[in-house]
Amino acid sequence: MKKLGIIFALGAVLVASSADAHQASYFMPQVPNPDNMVIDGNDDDWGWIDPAFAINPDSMFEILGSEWPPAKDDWDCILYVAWSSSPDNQLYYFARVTDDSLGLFVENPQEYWKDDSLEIIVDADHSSENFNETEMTSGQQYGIRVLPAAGQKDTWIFNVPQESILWSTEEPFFVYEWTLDPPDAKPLEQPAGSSVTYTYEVKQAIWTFHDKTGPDGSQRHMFGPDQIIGLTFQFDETENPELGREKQPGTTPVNGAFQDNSNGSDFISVETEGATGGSGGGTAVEADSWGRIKSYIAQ
Ligand SMILES: [Ca+2]
Ligand SMILES: [Ca+2]
Ligand SMILES: [Ca+2]
Ligand SMILES: [Ca+2]
Repeated sequence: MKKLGIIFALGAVLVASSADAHQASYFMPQVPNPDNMVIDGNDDDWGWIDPAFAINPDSMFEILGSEWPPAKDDWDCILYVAWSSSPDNQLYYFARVTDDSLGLFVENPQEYWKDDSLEIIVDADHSSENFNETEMTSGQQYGIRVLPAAGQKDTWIFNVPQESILWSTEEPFFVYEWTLDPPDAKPLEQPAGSSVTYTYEVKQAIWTFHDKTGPDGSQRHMFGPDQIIGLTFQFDETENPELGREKQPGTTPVNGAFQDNSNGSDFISVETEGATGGSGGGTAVEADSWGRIKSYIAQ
């Protein structure tokens, strides 16, 4: 009955009227035990998640006008999203994409969105302002991909020239691993009729205020149950450099989430009974000022 309830709730929220501030809503469960999660690009540590929380093309949107949902052998995905309580206090996600054409052509990380990639747009406090105008201090557009060019990072924050802003794409604040199968797959060299599978797995801290120079002036979001987080996932699907990006499947039916999450989706945090906050390991919250976090909670 519990599973049915979740499915019903998902369906009910997904058809919510466009008069709502945001374009779509999803639920994300609490990670039962963060200590058991291994960020390695494999999903064998996600067996706990109720399949009703899985996001796939049937519960996603495509905003560039391509036929949707696509043929399974053209593009398919499954996406899991979850959160953990303090002291671990992080956003977790895993995605597996099956694609008949690995499209990786740009080398400049600022342009990763032109290729097969995943964009993660975070508005932790659901404030919905234009965060291009605040230079990503009030919301952040992250981009990740597999197989970066030699010497390039696989994680980025778009639309801000100062690379100091990339501090939150690095450990311990952002842990990311990808896989590619077959591991020697290369763009434009794929045998006809074959497909590649690539995965993204991340745990990351999220920030209600993201200073451009580092964590000291930033304010970390503290996860808890029943929160509404502005959070949009947008995959980019490219097959060849001439046509460029052909699909942008994601959790919002409209364009513009890249600069304002009122054009994006909300994720509502659902508590998992008996969950632990993990040992924390002194990593992810180490650089935070606990005084600042406590004052934030007290607000
Ligand atoms: Ca894993
Ligand atoms: Ca494809
Ligand atoms: Ca915000
Ligand atoms: Ca592709």
